[in-house]
Amino acid sequence: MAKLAFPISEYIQRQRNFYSKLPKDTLLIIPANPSAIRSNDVHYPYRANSYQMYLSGWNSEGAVLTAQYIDGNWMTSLFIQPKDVTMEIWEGRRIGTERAVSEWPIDEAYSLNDLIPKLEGFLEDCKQVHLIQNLSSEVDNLINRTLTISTTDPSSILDEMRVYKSNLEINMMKQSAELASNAHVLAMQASYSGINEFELQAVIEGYFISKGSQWSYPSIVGGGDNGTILHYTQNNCLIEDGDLVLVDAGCEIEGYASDITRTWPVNGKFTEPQKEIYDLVLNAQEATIAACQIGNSWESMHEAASDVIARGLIDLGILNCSFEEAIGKNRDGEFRKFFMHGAGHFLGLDVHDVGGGRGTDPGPELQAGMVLTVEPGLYFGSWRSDVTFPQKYSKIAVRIEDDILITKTGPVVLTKNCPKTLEEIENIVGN
Ligand SMILES: [Mn+2]
Repeated sequence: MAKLAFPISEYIQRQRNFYSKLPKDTLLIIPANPSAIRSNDVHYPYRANSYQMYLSGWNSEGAVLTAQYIDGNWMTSLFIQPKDVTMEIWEGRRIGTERAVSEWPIDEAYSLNDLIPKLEGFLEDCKQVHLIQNLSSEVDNLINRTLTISTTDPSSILDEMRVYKSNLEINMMKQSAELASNAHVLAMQASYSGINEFELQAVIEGYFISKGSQWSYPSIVGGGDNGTILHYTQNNCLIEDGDLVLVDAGCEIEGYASDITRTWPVNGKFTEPQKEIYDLVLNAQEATIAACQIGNSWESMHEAASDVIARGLIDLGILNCSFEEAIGKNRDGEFRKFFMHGAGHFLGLDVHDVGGGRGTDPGPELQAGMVLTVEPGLYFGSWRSDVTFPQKYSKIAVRIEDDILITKTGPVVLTKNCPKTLEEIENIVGN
């Protein structure tokens, strides 16, 4: 049966902080993520809404969280699936409104059956709404019908809060990082020439499940050329002798994600060209981690990574141009042909967490309590018709990704127990 991830005080603190930033004449509404049908009466696994989990710890299906300021206090309410023996026989036990109020950080709990009439009543006392739209058409329609009310998306306020992890959250993320590190070690040990990608996926995800966890995103296990596909998830090919395998896999605990990528030779021995690329990516990753300092810009991580990568690609004879051309005016130079993604992203209740720094978003200045990934990579697909490079690097894909906590005393690598030097990896693969 469901339980809270943290003590009630953690959520009350978050609610107080959040509500202090809301106008007092507003009604806050955060619906649950909709459930998705796979076929007929079979649903995709349900994932709770991260904002709802953040504010109330509620992670069961279908709830709607509301808050409003009444008589000098913010009141948090949760609309949940009511007790119903017939439904519970089929779908599982429900917590019910009484237990919800006594054990969860909420003031009132109501049946979802009463949602619309209750919300209509709440709306009479409010002048505006803070609503996360496109989650519940029922709620969206009600608000759209209420023509006199203005609607604001509260997520940017919440995102700013979620970027800074509390000590309890950091502890949870350490556990998540630890499990994912162990899973990668097990997959390295299980590797041999001719193993199928899905066998390594099974080692990793089987371990997650055995620890009461699950993946935080579909695992990527790509041997040889498959490692050059950034979002490869088919994971159904044999990994041949002499090939590298790129594994990007992480888990979640109480919703908190880890995200690790490691690359290793499936037969346990790097070739010289593989070593050259691996060392270059590792140097870039270490330079990027070193740049994870309080006060640095988000962009400084990408600058650190791309400086090392661009210089290295010239030194290896992969790029035949000046350093300026390799880097480009806006960090969009020749190096992007082989390192085409960002240097990292925020990590938390979402694997690509809120807080900015993705796509064209410039991202915030780095501050203590932020958790992010650092994951430079280089990809030389034999199938690439748009680029040329020395043949010896063909089929090589290397990405190295760790989870980093920013602190006053510098970056802390939460995934430090996952081996990543050439020597460590050669010693562990197949052993
Ligand atoms: Mn990542």
